[in-house]
Amino acid sequence: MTPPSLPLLYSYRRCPYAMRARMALLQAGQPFEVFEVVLRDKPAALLQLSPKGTVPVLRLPGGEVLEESWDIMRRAFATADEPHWWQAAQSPANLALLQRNDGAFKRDLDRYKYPGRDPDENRSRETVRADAEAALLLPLEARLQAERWLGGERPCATDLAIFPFVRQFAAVEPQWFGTQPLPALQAWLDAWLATPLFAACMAKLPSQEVVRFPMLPALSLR
Ligand SMILES: N[C@@H](CCC(=O)N[C@@H](CS)C(=O)NCC(=O)O)C(=O)O
Repeated sequence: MTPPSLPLLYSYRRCPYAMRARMALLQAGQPFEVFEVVLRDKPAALLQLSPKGTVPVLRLPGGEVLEESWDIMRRAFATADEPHWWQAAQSPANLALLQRNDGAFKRDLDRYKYPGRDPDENRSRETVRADAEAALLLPLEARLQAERWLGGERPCATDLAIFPFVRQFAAVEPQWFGTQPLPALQAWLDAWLATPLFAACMAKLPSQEVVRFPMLPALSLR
């Protein structure tokens, strides 16, 4: 059997962690194959590589397995032409934002999206929403008032890592979100949603089989 020549990404189209991994691979110009997972029917091959059973998971041609989206992004940008994408994401401010996103904000995002699902949650939905806003959206607004992207004049991995989660939050109550005094954040989200990079990452592909992910020519966000 010939060894695989391309990285294989186990992915789920609507998962924000998988979106950030796909965008990093696309932006870095790293060709890859993808297996679109059905979460209630995970393939044995995935569980063998990564028993914790979350996506994304990246299997590299040499056999190495990356089980966390941030590690996949790191690996993607390690070979990219533009070191800024990864380097700018290493500032203490950006690492702190990522931690807020993946921690308090993500927890409250799930509670806001699915009220009543967590029996231990006793805050009202409005309080959950306000707490999520305070945890991430207000600090993000302050940053984006000062700089166009989280990478400064150019975007970086932190932008890619966070905006899929803000997108989900905004989509819960779009009218409410659109009327909040968060102009820089709203403009940043709209800009990301309009990028060819995001459109490419959301390509609809057959599920439950390995297919080559369609790549994009060089992308520019300037
Ligand atoms: N820390 C992980 C989180 C990944 C994660 O939680 N992915 C969700 C989908 S969005 C998942 O696979 N959940 C397992 C399931 O729903 O069965 C990462 O950054 O990759």
